[in-house]
Amino acid sequence: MLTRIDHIGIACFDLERTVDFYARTYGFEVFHTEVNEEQGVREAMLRINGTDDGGASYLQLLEPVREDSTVAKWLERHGEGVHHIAFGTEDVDADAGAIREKGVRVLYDEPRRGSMDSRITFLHPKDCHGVLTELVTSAAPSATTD
Ligand code: CMX
Ligand code: CO
Repeated sequence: MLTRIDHIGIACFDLERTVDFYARTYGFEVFHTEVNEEQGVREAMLRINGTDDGGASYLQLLEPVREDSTVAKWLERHGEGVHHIAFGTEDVDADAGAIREKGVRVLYDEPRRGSMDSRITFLHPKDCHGVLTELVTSAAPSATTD
């Protein structure tokens, strides 16, 4: 069952400048940063609020690390902006399987590694009314609660 907005993914050209904008404008702080080589991104997670399923909601700021990455390609076409939304679930395998049976293309056969050792998969935007949609199971939801 999908129980929270886990994060909103925002593509940017310059991670430090974008982090600085969110800090100066809203007071949001960086909770976690990492490079995900497989996804071709350098990212900063800004924790916005806890959620009643024991998880949290974040903004995921994404800067491409390779010219052939999906985010680099998207930035070239669209410029900066909201790239995807992510719903949180305790069981990404079960939810991805159930959604696939409804005829929505799930991009990975098996979930891959996402931020903070989460397990993630994506639904094709063309099957989701134009929204690239990610499903996430946190590694340890209790570690990100207040
Ligand atoms: N949101 C909405 N639509 C999108 C999109 C997005 N982020 N990215 C691509 N599309 C649309 C394009 O506009 C295009 O539509 P048209 O044919 O009408 O022009 C269509 O999808 C195909 O676009 P494309 O540029 O040819 O892109 P690809 O097919 O090469 O890739 C996708 C699209 C979804 C398969 C690819 O972006 C992908 O695999 N995404 C999942 C991985 C990812 O995004 N990783 C980065 C984030 C990592 C993280 O969150 O941790
Ligand atoms: Co994401």
